[in-house]
Amino acid sequence: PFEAAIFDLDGVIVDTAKFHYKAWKRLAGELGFAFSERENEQLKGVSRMESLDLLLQAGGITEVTPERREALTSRKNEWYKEYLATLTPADVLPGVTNFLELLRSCGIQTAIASASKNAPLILEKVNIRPLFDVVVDGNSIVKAKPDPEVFLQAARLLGVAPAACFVFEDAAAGVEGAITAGMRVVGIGDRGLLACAHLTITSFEQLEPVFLLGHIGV
Ligand code: B16
Ligand code: MG
Repeated sequence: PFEAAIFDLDGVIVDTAKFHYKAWKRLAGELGFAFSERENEQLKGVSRMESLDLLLQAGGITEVTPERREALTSRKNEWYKEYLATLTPADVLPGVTNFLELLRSCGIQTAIASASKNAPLILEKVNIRPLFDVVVDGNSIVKAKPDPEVFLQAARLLGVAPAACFVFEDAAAGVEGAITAGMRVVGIGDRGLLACAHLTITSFEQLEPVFLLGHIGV
């Protein structure tokens, strides 16, 4: 039986994935190249520095000093935080709050497992922190997704075995990490991009929560 639900943050609880893309695209523009939404897909779920490396690779830019990489990521993060400043509780994705409340009323524990160092700020802005028992984010992990660390740490803090957890993820790297952690995974988004997930939905509104709970076997 399932005892815990672990949620990615960006792109699952709040649509901050679009802000990440906007900021990376802006940085690419300053560096003189275009950056498509398709190319951005591989940045989802991975750490800030690894995202920069993928961006520079896409733009054919090589041999960047560590200082320059630091400067570029902090520039991107400043823009990203400007976009975050506009977040309100209305930006929680459709169906999310209901689903979390339903899980908690069934005695299922809930956690956030995010690669983002901005996770505490985002959770506070949209006022959803009280619906999670545990938060693990980019400030407390060493290895980014697709490494399973963030999911395993969430399970450990909840006191639940990985096999008793299911994970909600919008990024291929996150789906991979959760599977490596030995958890069941529900992909949020494009089935083609999240082919390894056990089940894919496009939104929490798409399925009746009761149906979803039945499907994943709670
Ligand atoms: P930050 P998630 C991830 O969050 C994002 O998907 C990814 O695009 C981002 O690079 C990463 O967090 C680091 O975020 O720059 O805010 O520390 O999807 O794991 O919740
Ligand atoms: Mg995500």
